[in-house]
Amino acid sequence: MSASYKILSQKDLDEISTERKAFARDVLIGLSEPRKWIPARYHYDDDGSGLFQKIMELPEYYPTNCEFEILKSKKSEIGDLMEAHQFNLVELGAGDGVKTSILLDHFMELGFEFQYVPIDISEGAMQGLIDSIQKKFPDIKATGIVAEYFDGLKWLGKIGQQKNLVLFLGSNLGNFSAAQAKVFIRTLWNTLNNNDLVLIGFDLKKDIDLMLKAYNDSQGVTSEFNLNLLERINNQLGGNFDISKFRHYATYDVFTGAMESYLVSLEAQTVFIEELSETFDFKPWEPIHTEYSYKYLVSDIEKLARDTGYTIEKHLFDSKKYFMDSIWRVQKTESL
Ligand code: AVI
Repeated sequence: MSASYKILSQKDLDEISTERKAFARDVLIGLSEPRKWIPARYHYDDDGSGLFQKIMELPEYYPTNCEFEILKSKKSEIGDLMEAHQFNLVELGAGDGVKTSILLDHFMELGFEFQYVPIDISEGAMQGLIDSIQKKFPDIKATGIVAEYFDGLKWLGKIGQQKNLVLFLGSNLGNFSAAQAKVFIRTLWNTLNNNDLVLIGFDLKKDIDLMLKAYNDSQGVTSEFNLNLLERINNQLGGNFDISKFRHYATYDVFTGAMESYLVSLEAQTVFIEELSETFDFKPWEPIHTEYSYKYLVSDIEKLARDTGYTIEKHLFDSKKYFMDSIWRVQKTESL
C-alpha cells in the first residue's frame, strides 16, 4: 500500500481558519436573531456537496434533467453564436462536469480553439472536475482557477483579451434574492468585455406540487442535505445539536415565488456551540430558515437582463418548459 501525503501550508491553514471564522460569525448572527437563519452557502462542505450531487440524480429534482435535455438538444444553437472560434469557455462553479461535457464535446467536434476555465472556491471540487475532464477529453486545454468567481474573472481579463462565454448552470442564481441576483449579474457585466456572452440557468415558475416534490424527495436526500448544516456546526464549531430533534421542511411562498427550506425544532431544547461559547434556545416547532430557491417568469428574466446591461440572444427551453438556459450578450456601448 502506498502512503499518501498532504502538505498543508500556512496559507491553507489561514484559509481554513478564515472560512471557519466566517461560518462561526454567520451562525452566531443567524441563530441570535428572532427569526433564526443560516446562510444557504454553508450547505456545501464535502458531505453537503456529495449530498447535492445525489439530489441532482433524484427523479423528483427535475432541474438537472431539464438542463441536460436543453444542452443536448440545443448545443448547435449555442455553437452557432460563437462567431470567433477562439474563446474562453468560463464556468462559474465546478460541478461534476457532466452537463458541461456536452458543450465541450460539441465545441471539439466543431474544431473550436477554446480554453475551458472553470472557477470555483473549492480546491477539492476543482481537482475532481479537472481530473474527470482530462480523462474524457485528453486534448482539451483546461485551466482551473481556485478563487472567488469575480477574482478569477479579473485575473482572466488581465492575461488576455480573449472573447468569453460564461456558463452559470443549474439554478444557482435562484439561491439569491432579487437584489442579490441583480448585483451579481451587474458585477459579472463589470468584469466582462463588450460582446462577451453569458449562459445562465433559470428554474421557471410551474405547478406548485412539482416544486414541492423536488424539495421533499421520497428518499429523504434533501432532508439529509439540509440537516447536514447542523452536523457541520457540530463537527466544525463544536455544536451539540441532536439531529433527530429537528426536521426538514420545504414550502413554496406564492407571493415571492420562492421554494423555502427550514429546519424545524421538534421540541423545546437548548443547544451549546463551543466555538461561540454560546447557548441557543429553541421553542417547540421553531424554524431555522436555511435556503431560498427563487423561481422565475420569462418576463422577470428579460427585465433582469435589460436592467443590468445585456441584450438577450436566445432563450433555450426543455420540452416541458420547466427550465430555461438564457443566453445574453454584454452591451457596453449604451450608457446605463
Ligand atoms: C444549488 N441550488 C440551485 C439548489 C436549489 O435548487 O436551490 C440547492 C438545493 N436545495 C435543495 N435541493 C436543491
